[in-house]
Amino acid sequence: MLRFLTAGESHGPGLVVILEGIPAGLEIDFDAIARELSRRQKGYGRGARMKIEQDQVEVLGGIRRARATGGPISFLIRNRDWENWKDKLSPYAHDDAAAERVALANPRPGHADLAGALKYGVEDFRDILERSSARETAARVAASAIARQLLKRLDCEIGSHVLAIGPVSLPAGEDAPWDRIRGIPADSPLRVVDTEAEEKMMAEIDLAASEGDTLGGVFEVVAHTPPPGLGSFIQWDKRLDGRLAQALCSIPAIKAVGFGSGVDTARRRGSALHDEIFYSPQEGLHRSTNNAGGLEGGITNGQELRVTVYMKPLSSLKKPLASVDIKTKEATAAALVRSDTSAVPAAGVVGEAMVALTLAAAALEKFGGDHIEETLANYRTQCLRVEELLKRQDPARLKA
Ligand code: EPS
Repeated sequence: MLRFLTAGESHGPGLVVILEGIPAGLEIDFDAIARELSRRQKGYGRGARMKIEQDQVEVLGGIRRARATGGPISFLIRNRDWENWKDKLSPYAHDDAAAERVALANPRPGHADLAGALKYGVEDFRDILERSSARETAARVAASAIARQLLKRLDCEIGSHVLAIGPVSLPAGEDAPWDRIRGIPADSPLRVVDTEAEEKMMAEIDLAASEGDTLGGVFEVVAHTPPPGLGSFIQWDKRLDGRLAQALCSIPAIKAVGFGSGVDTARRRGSALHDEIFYSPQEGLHRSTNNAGGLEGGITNGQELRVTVYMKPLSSLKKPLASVDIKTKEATAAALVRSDTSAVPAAGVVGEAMVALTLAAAALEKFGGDHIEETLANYRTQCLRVEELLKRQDPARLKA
């Protein structure tokens, strides 16, 4: 079983992740971990915090000589901003005056502030925002970089691209095949496949920023050639679409997901929606469409996995909305807290991370293995078994 937990606060000393279940012997590429962490920090519309941080992992356990040992892998990501907060958020000292300077009582509509204060019984919601902050997703991305390395051994890669920022969308009908997504340059401001649309989205971010406002958007996560047969219909909690939806909706600000044609599927006739099945000896079983997004019956079906993810605008506004001081009950403006104008491309990287962790967990359920060679042996057996039907395997992957 692959599972992970994170700990740490946005402005605390750092973030920790423990990832358990990675087979022994998996080679660990530290550059790839650094690359994923850096990708998550990028994106036009990010705030000043990303100029402070430069996320990198320190290994606390589970890796030796750049290979997984089979023990829990644990990473620490230090928060550079801790230097500016250590007196106010100290876990040890009882300096009430310093803590008071960062106390907040006027919750931001849309944020966890009020719901969290009601739940945890506090009047100062500083502790609520510290843990509910999207900063925590850096730890998830670090863990997912290991999951991606496992998936790579199973010939599966994951990417994402931005479809919309607020009201500005990629033109309707514009295709984003895998090669186009993979070809987006690393320094692309918003990771959009169409640079003209990207410029319009950047202008929309500038406009929102100038008005003290924020923007959400839409991104798509694509898993290219996931092994078929991940997930199952045999029990509600084994269906992969359900598991992916939970994983993706656990990312702060994510409000909805759609597989393949997503919500549009409900408005179409069956005859215009379902991906017809063809066979030729050269191509094996194949389809001319992928409206299902690579999942049928809660199982990967050999097609590309495609999930569209919808993000709401961030709830920290420079021009604050109406709120109430929960101590005095007086009307006031919501708390002014430093934040991003838009973080959709970063959320896309976190979306990739959650898809990677979910697929890796499902792959280990299917193929098992305490050592990576056991996992790969079972995977190759599956490749040989489905080769006749699917023909999607590169001959290299069939090599023992
Ligand atoms: C966040 C607010 C901002 C973001 C932060 C998420 O942080 P700060 O309040 O320190 O400026 O930058 O995201 C990150 C720190 C990150 O690493 O993604 C929030 O309120 O959720």
